[in-house]
Amino acid sequence: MSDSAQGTTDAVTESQVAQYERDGFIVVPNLFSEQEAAQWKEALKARVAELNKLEEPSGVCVMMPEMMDPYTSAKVQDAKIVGILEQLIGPNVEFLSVKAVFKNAKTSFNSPWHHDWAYWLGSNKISIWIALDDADPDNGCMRMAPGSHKQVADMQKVEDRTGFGNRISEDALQGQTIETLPVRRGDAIFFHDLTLHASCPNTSGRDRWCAIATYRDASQKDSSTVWRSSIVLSGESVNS
Ligand SMILES: O=C(O)CCC(=O)C(=O)O
Repeated sequence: MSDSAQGTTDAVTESQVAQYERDGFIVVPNLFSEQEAAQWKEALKARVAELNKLEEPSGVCVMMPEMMDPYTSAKVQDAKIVGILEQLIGPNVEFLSVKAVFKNAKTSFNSPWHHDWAYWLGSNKISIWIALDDADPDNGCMRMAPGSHKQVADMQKVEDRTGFGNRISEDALQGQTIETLPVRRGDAIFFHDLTLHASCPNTSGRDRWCAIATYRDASQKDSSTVWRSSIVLSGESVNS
């Protein structure tokens, strides 16, 4: 792994690429500096407020490309992200959308176990969960089930205030290894859309903001109807 002048990461090692293929996720420390993460949180929070979503009970605000503030737009297209995605999914990289997920004293529930593919179907995607606050088991850090992306886990539909309508039961995780992933602000978790994941509840009263940006391999035809716009970041897209 090499580090840029700002002390941030601009490539992953071959063993991290193999780990992504094996586990369906990797943690990349220092993708962005603490200062960049702090600045991103302020910009994202301001845009979430403009969109009247700060009081959203789910704590989730999805932004299509045209809805992003300029700082978020620059960050999701950052060359470091594109370079790592080229290593993980190949030379054709297309950005689809980003969401702010915010847990705090009011929005304290955990995100239930699920995979993201159930929400969009079509070709497989990759998302990056970027910590905009330090995250630990007390304020809602992520949990991942390594290797779960090798099959499509059945999901149940439920209606509740969390906005996470698709989930698997905790029983379905019996026997599955679970990793709990404390991270520092600026760290990132790259994960496959079939990887089962959840977050811990935020019992701390502290903020836990993240940005989750989603991309696809633009060389694969995608039958998903979720996205009407996208940004091709490298190579060419067969979808736009
Ligand atoms: O940040 C979180 O609490 C989990 C978010 C999540 O799992 C998702 O948006 O798919």
